Amino acid sequence: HTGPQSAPIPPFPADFTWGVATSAYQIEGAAFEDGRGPSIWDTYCRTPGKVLGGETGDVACDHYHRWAADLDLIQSLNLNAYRFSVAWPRVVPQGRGPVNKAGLDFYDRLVDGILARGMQPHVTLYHWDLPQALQDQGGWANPDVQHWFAEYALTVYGRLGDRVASYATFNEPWCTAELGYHVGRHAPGIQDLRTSLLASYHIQLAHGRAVQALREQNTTAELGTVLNLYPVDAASDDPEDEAAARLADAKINRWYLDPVFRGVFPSLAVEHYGAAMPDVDLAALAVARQPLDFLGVNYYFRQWVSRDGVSRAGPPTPGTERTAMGWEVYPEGLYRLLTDLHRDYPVKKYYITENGAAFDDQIVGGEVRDEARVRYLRTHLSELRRAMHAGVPVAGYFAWSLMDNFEWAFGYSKRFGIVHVDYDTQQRTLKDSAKWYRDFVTGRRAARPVAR
Ligand code: GBH
Repeated sequence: HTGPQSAPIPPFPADFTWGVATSAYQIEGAAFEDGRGPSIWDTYCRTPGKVLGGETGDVACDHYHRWAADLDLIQSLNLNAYRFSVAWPRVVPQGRGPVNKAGLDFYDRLVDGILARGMQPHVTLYHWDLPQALQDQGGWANPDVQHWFAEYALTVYGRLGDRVASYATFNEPWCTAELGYHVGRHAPGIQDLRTSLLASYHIQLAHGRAVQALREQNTTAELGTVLNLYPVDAASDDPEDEAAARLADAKINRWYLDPVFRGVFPSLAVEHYGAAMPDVDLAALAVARQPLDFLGVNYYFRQWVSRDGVSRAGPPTPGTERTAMGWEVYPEGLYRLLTDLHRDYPVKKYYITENGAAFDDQIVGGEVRDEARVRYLRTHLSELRRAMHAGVPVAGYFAWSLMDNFEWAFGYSKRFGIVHVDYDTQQRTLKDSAKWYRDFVTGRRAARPVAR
């Protein structure tokens, strides 16, 4: 740990990527406009009891209509990058077959708008909104999905091309497989372990096939994927808790890292699943291992594991700060995660593609005094810089999120934005954290040292 005596850590590099992130279903709205087909989230939100308050992404932040002003807002924060996702059902309404020109037009305008403002677009191809028509054919549990996805990736690339500097195939495949197909807290709401393992397998194949297909286009854009990763801690030094922590690490982190970087599933988890493992061709998993230009890391909290299960809240230690989601605020986890990751899976380039927190923000006299979020950003950026100083090649950071938005099963009740959204008027208001981030990024460009 960097003590008071150690040499100061230099500021972030001048060419560092500074951005904010969003995803299509969480912000766009316009769910039934311009030929967009239904997605599994449209269906899930309409299933009683699934989303808090029965809320939907039908309108969300109305970004589909307000995109230009939203890009102005990002530019006003002095950022040089914007990470967003493309909605598959907007581009290919039935998931495969006819392409919807109006859908591609939207992303075409968006990419040009980002470039025109001196920023770089970072595109995620899949952030959870599968076309419902594909779910009707089994979704990620259908082996054909690998080809449907590769085809869709080519369609997006065919229009946006190398104007997009950076493409990620998937956002957090663990969430799709585990939350969507095992615990059922995300769309499509299936609760079956075997189906979930099958879905995770097909996502790996789809990732590999899409990267292959894009490479065949001789793209100059960088290609990668985005994973939700966690430091995993045993709740005690009891060997049973420690064994449970190793298993949880294999099921949550390495189940997604090993296929992409080694072409295999971690044997500890495969053995644990035993009879629940679907009948899959593990040799075919080799296609998931494609040379990648970057790994996107989404970091939110650590996992505390005991023999009784996994928790994101941690032991009730006095003084531990928690977010409105109940998550432990643990900035050091970002340092630990990155240094451990780079030791085990040395990648040439990482982005922090998401990091942020929900708090109970209040607008008072037109101001949002979210000092907890300011503290969150400041401490996490400090730990990030420390990991870079220790040798981890991180090229950029994207705060989650640009603005308050549809937080999945929690509806609009949880606010992750650095910009406040009034959902009655769609008015955007910079929170103190947005101003802090802007000033930090601007100051960094003037090469001021990072405060710790
Ligand atoms: C990210 O997921 C997502 O990429 C992003 O879309 C999301 O808005 C952001 O985090 C903030 O959550 O308690 O079982 O209902 C991070 C992983 C996914 C963790 C959803 C919490 C709630 C699952 N998260 N999850 S549950």
